Amino acid sequence: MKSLYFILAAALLISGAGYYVYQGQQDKTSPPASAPTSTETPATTKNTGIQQIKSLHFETASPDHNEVYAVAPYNVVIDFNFDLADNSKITIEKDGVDYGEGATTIDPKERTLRRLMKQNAPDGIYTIKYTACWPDRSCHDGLHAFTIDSSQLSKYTDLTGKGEVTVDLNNLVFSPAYIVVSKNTKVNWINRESATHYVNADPHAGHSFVLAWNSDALERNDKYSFMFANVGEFPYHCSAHYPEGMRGRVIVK
Ligand SMILES: [Cu+2]
Repeated sequence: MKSLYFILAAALLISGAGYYVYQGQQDKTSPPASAPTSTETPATTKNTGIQQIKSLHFETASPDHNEVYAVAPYNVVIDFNFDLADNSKITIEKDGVDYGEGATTIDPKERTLRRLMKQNAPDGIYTIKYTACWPDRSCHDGLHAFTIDSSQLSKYTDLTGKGEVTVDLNNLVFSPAYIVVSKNTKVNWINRESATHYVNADPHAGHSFVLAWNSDALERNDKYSFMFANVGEFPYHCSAHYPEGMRGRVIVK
């Protein structure tokens, strides 16, 4: 019986010491205090009541079906697992008006259909309608919908008016994850912990929203930077902790 008490006491001591060491490490890696972070998380999905129709060879899209944006997304991308050909097109419709800007383009690898979005697009539900054409000249239609809801904007952390801002990758989240910056701001992402992280443009796994906005693996203390030269909302995630964990947005004003 005595030995049982001894084992229990030893176990308590060891777990207590372990807790103390863990706290110490957390303190050492915690980021320096930065701008106040919004404590609310914006709603990033909402049922539009519109049924998604996926065309043949559709893989992923951004905005994705039923996603919510606080302002107009910078562009719309749709990724396919088949080569695209001429005559493919995207419209971004609300109340019969196309809020797409300029022509639909096909990325160099021929798997992504892309169109810029007008940045004066008002709140509401938008239907992304697309026609995807293959080299054999057959074309296939699909659609999905997303929402612009500017009331979510108050839940983003305002970092406007700075030339450079930093987002920490720590405790398996981006912090702050939802930010607003001014045009031509350089955003730095710094990994503050031992887990390997990534900064990848949505959608997963095409990462096509902005092709140049994709980091290599970020180990502890590694930094990745991207300059936002265009206005709109930009969605991203960490491919190592997707889809549950690490997601974020950058709104550029
Ligand atoms: Cu991660």
